Amino acid sequence: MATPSLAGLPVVWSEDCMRHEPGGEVWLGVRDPGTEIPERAVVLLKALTAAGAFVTSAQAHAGESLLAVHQPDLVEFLATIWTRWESAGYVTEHGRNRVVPYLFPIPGLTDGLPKRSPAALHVQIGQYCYDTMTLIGPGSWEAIRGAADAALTAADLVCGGSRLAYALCRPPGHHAGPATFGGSCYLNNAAIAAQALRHCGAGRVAVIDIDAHHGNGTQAIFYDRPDVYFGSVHVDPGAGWFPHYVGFADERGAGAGAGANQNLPLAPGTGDQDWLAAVRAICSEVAHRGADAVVVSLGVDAAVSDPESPLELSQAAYQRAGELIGALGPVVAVQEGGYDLATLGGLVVATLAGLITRTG
Ligand code: SP5
Ligand code: ZN
Repeated sequence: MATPSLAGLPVVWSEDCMRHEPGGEVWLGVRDPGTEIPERAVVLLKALTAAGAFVTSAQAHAGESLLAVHQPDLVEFLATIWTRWESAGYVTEHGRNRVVPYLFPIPGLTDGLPKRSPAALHVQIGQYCYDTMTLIGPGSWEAIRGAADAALTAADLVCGGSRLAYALCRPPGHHAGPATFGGSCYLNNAAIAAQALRHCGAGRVAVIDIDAHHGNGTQAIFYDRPDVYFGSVHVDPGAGWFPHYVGFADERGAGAGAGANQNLPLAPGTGDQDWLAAVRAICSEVAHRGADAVVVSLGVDAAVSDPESPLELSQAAYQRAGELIGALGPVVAVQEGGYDLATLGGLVVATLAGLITRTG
């Protein structure tokens, strides 16, 4: 396929995003090499600039933009845990060079009892982190903050009248909830952008999540809100895929947000036709509800080449999805997953090319 042109497209980027080196992921008790690695960003920058997009620096934003969607104790924990971990001697005395949870205060352990504050630092991690796959190292916080600033800067561009802006966020964000992190995500870049769009005057915002995995964090953040619709197409969590417990079709929102949450889970092995039908269904709903601005959680890990999901999309399907979503309104595209370094660049460029043909 010929490389489409992204001339004029702003790619918002922070060099700090290179500083997050999770150093692998603990899967079933053993640390494996991870797939959410800094090289992903290198590959993306190269493909995007080759396609004619221009790179612009993420601007530092105040912490209140994060606190608009996250609980203060989560943000404080992420900002301080590495320094506390290192000074408590976990690296030098115990040989633990990354932060990883040890104990999870699941409801069966703590329900009905007074809330305790565990003294041991390694016991505190499981209050926020729900899996063992989402490690924290020396530069992680700077990268997490850089990714959020990139999303916020892209939202600023759209608030200022741009029809499309892309935030090259790393680490990704859609699995991070109001007070939880996991799934290689720490702060929810897409939710932070959506809230910023609300703040600058978009009355109705739609978040459309096309990452292969359900965006459980984004869903949780907006679940009871009617002003931010969340629609997700993803591999069926009931078929044994992350996030396993969340992302089912009957999760439709709650309270004032009832009906404003839509999940379209797909069977493993699903290809272009059925995936695009699901994307079309979400876009029809957004068009019907009306949206002043759209945030796309742009994961490309549903591609056939990707090692992290069993969906089997072609690059052409991503471009078509971009066209469908771009027709809905101004778009902030936020990078989520996508782990096959050989095809990652082409997939993201194709999606943005689709978006640009309708928004541009
Ligand atoms: C943003 C995003 O796409 N996050 C993906 C989170 C899903 N990760 C689940 C990993 C499941 C374990 N895979 C086994 C690999 C063995 N190392
Ligand atoms: Zn994913």
